Amino acid sequence: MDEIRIDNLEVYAHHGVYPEEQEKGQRFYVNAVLFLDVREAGSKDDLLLSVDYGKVCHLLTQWMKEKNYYLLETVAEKLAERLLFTFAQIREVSIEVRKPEAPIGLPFESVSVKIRRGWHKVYLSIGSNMGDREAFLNGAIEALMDHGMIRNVKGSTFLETKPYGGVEQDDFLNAALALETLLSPKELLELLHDIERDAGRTREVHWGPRTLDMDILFYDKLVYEDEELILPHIDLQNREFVLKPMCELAPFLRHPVLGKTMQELLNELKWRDYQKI
Ligand code: PH2
Ligand code: MG
Ligand code: MG
Repeated sequence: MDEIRIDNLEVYAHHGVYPEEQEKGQRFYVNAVLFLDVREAGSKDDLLLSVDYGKVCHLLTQWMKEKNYYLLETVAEKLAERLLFTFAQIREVSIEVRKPEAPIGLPFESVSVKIRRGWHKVYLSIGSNMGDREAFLNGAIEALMDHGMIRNVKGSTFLETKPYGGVEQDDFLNAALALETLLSPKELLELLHDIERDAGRTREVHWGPRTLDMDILFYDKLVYEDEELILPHIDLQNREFVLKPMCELAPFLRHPVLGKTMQELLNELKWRDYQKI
């Protein structure tokens, strides 16, 4: 990806753990790398298609001065978040915050924290088979849209589906969602559990009836596994109620482990079901 770089922007600000850093302040230097595609801006000579680095520098300065944090880590996180939110064209940022005059009573050149953050593309499956199913799905979508670390939420149509798995229960209403987030997979999982809890979800029967179920299907092309989370979702290739709405949103999305697109997985599932009859 292309880069716009800002080197050693000097800002006088009041961050630090020591009291004199909070009171007196000191010089900070910010290195920022903005990752975005500048091809179209460059070929059309149009600033509106890129990011104005002057504006970025002024905002970085203003944001650094308006708050007092203890940690360089926090300063870097906040700057990264705000840049990613303010400038829609930026996909990723690298932020380095440096303090050459930290009062530690020893000779040194400078201390710094450097982080890289960006938008992650996520697909979710949501479902409900109790109460006002449509209201539960709409409530879930609204909660995601209102969240400060999520943008561009798009949903498939709602699909009426027969219960999958052994448990005898009412029919489901299911959908797939696409969104972009700054949350890590674990933070996102916690948020989904919170939204499920707010919808009155209780975990009584495994795979049993629920007011709201929200599962992460894909997090970028991440392949990951631990006790509480498996990515991509371990069973999505066997679930028509997942693949059908996914085909509305992203038919060409390729599963990073199975090596097949959503459309190919759906065709295979239908063929397997057909052979069973
Ligand atoms: N969820 C399950 C088990 N079975 N069946 C359908 N049709 N839709 C679901 O969302 C669903 C299911 C466990 O999460
Ligand atoms: Mg589920
Ligand atoms: Mg679940």
